[in-house]
Amino acid sequence: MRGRCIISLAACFASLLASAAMCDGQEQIHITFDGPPPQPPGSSYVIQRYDEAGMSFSSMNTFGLARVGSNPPTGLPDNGTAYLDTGLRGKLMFRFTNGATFDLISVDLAEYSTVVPDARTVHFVGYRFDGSVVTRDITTDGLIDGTGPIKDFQTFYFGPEFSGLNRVEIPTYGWSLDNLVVEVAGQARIVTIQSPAHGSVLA
Ligand SMILES: [Ca+2]
Ligand SMILES: [Ca+2]
Repeated sequence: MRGRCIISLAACFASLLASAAMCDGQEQIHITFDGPPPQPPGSSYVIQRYDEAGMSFSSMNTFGLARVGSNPPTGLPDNGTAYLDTGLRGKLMFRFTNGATFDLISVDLAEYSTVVPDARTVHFVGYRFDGSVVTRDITTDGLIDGTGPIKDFQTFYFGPEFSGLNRVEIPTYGWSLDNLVVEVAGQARIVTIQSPAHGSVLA
């Protein structure tokens, strides 16, 4: 009887360890800027802050950010969904509101509008948890036709130096941004571990 109990406890402990190992992995988060709240098609609203998936996107000056809906006002780029831009004067900062560090994986970028169709160089500044700073300049292709057939947005990928970040700033303007992918570095996810005998034992 005692032996069976010990075996049962050991099996239970092994199950808990396996669950703990699974929840210690990296979690990739896709931020689409599609809301909530939803951004109506054909609209563009000036805002000071937008939050999604625990990450806040805020303006670094009084000119604010803009959320743009699908089928946007004349001249703005279109990918069929809502996205973010900073107009021609704004600056952007984003971070997790709970202070979690993250890795920057990829982002979709387009020019600001067909009125300013030049290739744009977007300056990313990453502030890492250890106080170091990493930067990258990304230049778009200068191809944009708004709601026409041209693919306005391009996907750009970041290298491993953009890891362990506390926050990222984009101090340049005149771009459009969508589909930001980040990875939460080494954070244990909130999971529920099930015990066959007693149901949920840890949440
Ligand atoms: Ca979107
Ligand atoms: Ca483009």
